[in-house]
Amino acid sequence: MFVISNAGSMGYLYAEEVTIDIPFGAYSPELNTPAEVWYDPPTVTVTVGDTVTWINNDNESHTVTSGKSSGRFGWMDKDFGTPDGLFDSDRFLPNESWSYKFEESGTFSYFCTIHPWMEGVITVKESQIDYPHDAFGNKIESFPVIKFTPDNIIEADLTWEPSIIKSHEKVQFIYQFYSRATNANLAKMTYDFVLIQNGKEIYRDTGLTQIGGDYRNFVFDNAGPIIIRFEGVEGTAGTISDKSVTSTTSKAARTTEFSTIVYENQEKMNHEQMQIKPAQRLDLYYGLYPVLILVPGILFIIALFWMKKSKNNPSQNTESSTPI
Ligand SMILES: [Cu+2]
Repeated sequence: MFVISNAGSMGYLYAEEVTIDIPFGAYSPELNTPAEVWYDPPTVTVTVGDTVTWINNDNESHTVTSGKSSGRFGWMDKDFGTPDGLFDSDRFLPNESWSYKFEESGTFSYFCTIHPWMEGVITVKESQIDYPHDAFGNKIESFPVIKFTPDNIIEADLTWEPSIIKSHEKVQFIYQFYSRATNANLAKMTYDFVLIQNGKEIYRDTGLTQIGGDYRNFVFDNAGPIIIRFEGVEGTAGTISDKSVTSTTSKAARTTEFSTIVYENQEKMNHEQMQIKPAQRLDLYYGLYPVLILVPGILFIIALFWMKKSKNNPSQNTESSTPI
């Protein structure tokens, strides 16, 4: 798990109340009572800062005690469970409830010391920051994020949508390159689009900017900090005022990077494969543009002429359709 250093001072933005029912019949290890589980639901995932409340809907007292249960029939061998001391409700009566706030991430098993077969598990995940930020937790005030190449020649603007990235969920990276000197949008330029996660390169693609920018769709398998890097951004002749720089600069001088964090998706554990590159290229669209405009236009003009012609000579129609 990764930790964002300043997350603690911000409080817990997603704190929620979660309820677990102790159903009628939980006192029996046989499951031949109306209870099908002893804590319902038996496994629960919450976020750091969430409060979990157990409600005793049984007609006997119970406890919620962290540690290891005896297992369903362990009590027959005189195993009554092993508390680990992290939390303990002590005995609470029917219709009473007990709450506990989870302040740390981890997986916590618990059981009832009176009925040691009763067991449940709480998984506590790291809390999330609810605004866009870089991998160091610095807030991103507005998109696009703007960076310059070390040689100061090119400005790279990057936006990602959604602004808080989760695993197994599509994110779109949208970017534009500009000449710093002329502010011109830089089209038809090569660059490498690289994604690095948890220090490992997970994606690389050589791109060619379309009308000064492009986009990539991506779905992350895992949570963790990421770097979005543009390597070797080259200017085409004419678009950058100082052409000599282009030929002499090293790749590093034309590399710039951005960072953020991918969070664990609480709802999805996997995803379908998806297309990373844009499905339809803009230059293809512009190439088809004349065809898309011209063909219907010409057809329309032909139709107009034909209509006009048939209007001016109404006799022609009657002539052809009426036998003499
Ligand atoms: Cu109990």
